[in-house]
Amino acid sequence: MNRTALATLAVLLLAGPPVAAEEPDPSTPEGDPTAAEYWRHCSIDGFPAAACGGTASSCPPGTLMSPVAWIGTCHNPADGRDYILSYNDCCGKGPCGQAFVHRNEGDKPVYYAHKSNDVGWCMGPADAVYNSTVSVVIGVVEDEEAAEAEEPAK
Ligand code: ABN
Repeated sequence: MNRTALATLAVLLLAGPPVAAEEPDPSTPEGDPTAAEYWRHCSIDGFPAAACGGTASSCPPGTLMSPVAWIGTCHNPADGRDYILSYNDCCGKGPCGQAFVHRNEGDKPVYYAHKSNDVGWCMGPADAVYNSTVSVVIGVVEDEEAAEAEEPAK
């Protein structure tokens, strides 16, 4: 298995099964994965992969997705739910240079590395050169009341 396949497998294992999120109308800024206002970009600090030849959840050709990432929570206007986003860096090619986006919802100082968008994750198995960043939905924030109603009484 090559490095790309191994890194992809690691990302999938860490991320667990995919979560389906309803996407806003792609003709609006909130539904356009290349736009700063795209709903998944609420805590991104970098070049969105979708504006660099990739998609919101896949890296541009010729780059390798970092298996480690920082995590944010963004509100999806299409279904009114909050989703957990994994912002993995795409590595191994020079900076994409297109449409830099710096939004900081929930961003924490770098000593909380997993909650800081100021950390470059092109390290370890990935080549150290930073290109761009994906925003992958890895979970949904459960409505506490609905979850409690579903749980049997303790
Ligand atoms: N994770 C985005 C990034 C890359 C390099 C340096 C700072 C932040």
